[in-house]
Amino acid sequence: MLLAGAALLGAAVACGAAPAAAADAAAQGAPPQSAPVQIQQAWIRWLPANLPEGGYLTLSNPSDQTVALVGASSRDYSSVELHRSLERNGTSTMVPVARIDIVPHSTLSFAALGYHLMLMQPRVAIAPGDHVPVTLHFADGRSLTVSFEVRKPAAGAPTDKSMANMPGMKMPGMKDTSH
Ligand SMILES: [Cu+2]
Repeated sequence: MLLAGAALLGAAVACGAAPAAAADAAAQGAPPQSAPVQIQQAWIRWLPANLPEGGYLTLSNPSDQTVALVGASSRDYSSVELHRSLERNGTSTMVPVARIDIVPHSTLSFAALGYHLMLMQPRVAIAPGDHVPVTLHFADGRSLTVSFEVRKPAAGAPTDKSMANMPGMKMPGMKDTSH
């Protein structure tokens, strides 16, 4: 009981190395089971100079129960956090999130909802074209290691709905040329 409480607290704080260590310990105690979710389009937006990089993926939950993603870790980064980008007064900011719920029989796209994994302080040189293993930690103690493809920012842009879908964008002066 005390251990579970500590793990939850760590996930809520979501800063520093402690949460990943707690999640790893929980994952090791969990029996091997089928994957809690199906993963598609797992990729990392590469940035130069060891800047924090965004990781994106799409999770499908085919089960009858909500699956909650509560953290992530990677051998190749010192720290991985769950973040969400939000629009506030026209400017984009991001906040740490403690959990992301994937409701039964649904598919959740990180990019479409502003979610991303914030991958910080790489331990090894990371370059576009690499594949980086990232372990996803779920509330029920299960975990899933996924291979993320590292892409250049421009290469990833077309599939990033949060960037492509800009409802405020109008083109004044453009004539309707459809007829
Ligand atoms: Cu972030």
